[in-house]
Amino acid sequence: MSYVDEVIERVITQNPAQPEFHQAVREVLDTLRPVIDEKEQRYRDVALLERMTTPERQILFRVPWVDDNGKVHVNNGFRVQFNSAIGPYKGGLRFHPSVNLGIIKFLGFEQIFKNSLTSLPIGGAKGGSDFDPKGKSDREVMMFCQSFMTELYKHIGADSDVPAGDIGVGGREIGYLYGQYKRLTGLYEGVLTGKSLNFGGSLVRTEATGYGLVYLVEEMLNDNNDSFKDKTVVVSGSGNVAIYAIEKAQQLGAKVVTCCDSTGWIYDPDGIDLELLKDVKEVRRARLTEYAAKRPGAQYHEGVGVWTVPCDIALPCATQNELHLADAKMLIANGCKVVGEGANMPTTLDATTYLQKSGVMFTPGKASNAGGVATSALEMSQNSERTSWTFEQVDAKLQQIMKNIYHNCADAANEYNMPGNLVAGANIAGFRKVADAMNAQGIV
Ligand code: NDP
Ligand code: 2IT
Repeated sequence: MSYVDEVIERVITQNPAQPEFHQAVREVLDTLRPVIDEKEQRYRDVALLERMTTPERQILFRVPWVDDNGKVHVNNGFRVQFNSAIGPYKGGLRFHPSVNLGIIKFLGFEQIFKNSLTSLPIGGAKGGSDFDPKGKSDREVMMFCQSFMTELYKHIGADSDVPAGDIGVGGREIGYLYGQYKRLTGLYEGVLTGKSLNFGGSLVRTEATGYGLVYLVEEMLNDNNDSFKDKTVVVSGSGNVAIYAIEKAQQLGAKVVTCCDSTGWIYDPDGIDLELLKDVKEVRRARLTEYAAKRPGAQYHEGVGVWTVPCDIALPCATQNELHLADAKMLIANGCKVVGEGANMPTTLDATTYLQKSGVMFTPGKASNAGGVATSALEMSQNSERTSWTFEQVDAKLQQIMKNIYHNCADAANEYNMPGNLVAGANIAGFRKVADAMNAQGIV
């Protein structure tokens, strides 16, 4: 059996009932075969792939908190510190009822390669909880965040592990988490990113993931003598990544006609009214029914359905495994030519393969959503320097980083005779830097 197959089997046996983690490992290792084959014996001798697929450390903890009625709740807390070969652990915190160890491990594993692609010195990690912020009062969210940090603070620091946001964790949660860290440690340091601007946050961090996605896809389109201008775009999600992907796509002249949340989706043939969407989602934290109520030309549908709408470009920006094989077939039948992943692993493996085989230009999340963590690393730099850069400075750096990621992935794919296969290119380019660093640092 090949080394890659042995390690895939080992991961499945040693991590039972963690299908998302298996999926992420399989996708990465499958595309690394040509790279591993070149030095298979060397990699085997140092158990490189066994080490790379095993987190350096997994922290599991209890998070008790009291709601507004005095009732006590207990949630599970996680931080998986996956790989620190190229920098301190870095990656978001997800608060969502679906969170479990397997999901955090898949996200932490992906983060290793994504962070490597940014070219900035950050290792891979992820954390979170099965706490559901939806429907909770601000006070309840604060109680939860304080309890979560009361355990987490022992394991993080500005030079060791720097969490940020993800699903269910935005500026409000980062603020509460930061306040509690500071209170417990007495340190005013850049231990979290995604902070508000008045206590060490960076301009552009809020917009960075969505903007970065569109910058990378635009670079890919330019490389193929095309652009976002006058394209019809479908977007899933209506959170941080979706909103700023819609904003940048509109700025580049595209018409975005859909968005969704976990209960339903919007088709707005005149193009999404972004000001209204921001008010519904960012200010009022309400459902999309409220968007439809204020926008007579828009249709609201219960359930899922954005992939049924004809488009040129699809940007999945909600969550993992939200775009299945049947969706891929529908997109292609309706003329879709480009799929750019804003979420982490939103496309299933069979759907990804189908899209690629059908000639759709496909960018994997670890490349196209890396603008968020890259700008987090820029926030860390500004915190270390005790300075803050202008919007234009950070945005220019973000644009350059996304262009470089696209070209590095495309070049790596070409090098291994897989032109246009950015899934392989991203995994290969991300892997090489981490593998070289791990080899140089010995058996640790
Ligand atoms: P948000 O919490 O801001 O928004 C998430 C959006 O997706 C909401 O519209 C939410 O709907 C929807 N959603 C979440 N879970 C589900 C689900 N299980 N089924 C259906 N819809 C769902 O999160 P972000 O925008 O920050 O994150 C979106 C994706 O992007 C995630 O995959 C995340 O890992 C990834 N990402 C985020 C980065 C960041 O900087 N924030 C960086 C890189 C990647 P509802 O409100 O109803 O739950
Ligand atoms: O998936 C991701 O890259 C994020 N949620 C952002 C992580 C970060 O540290 O900014």
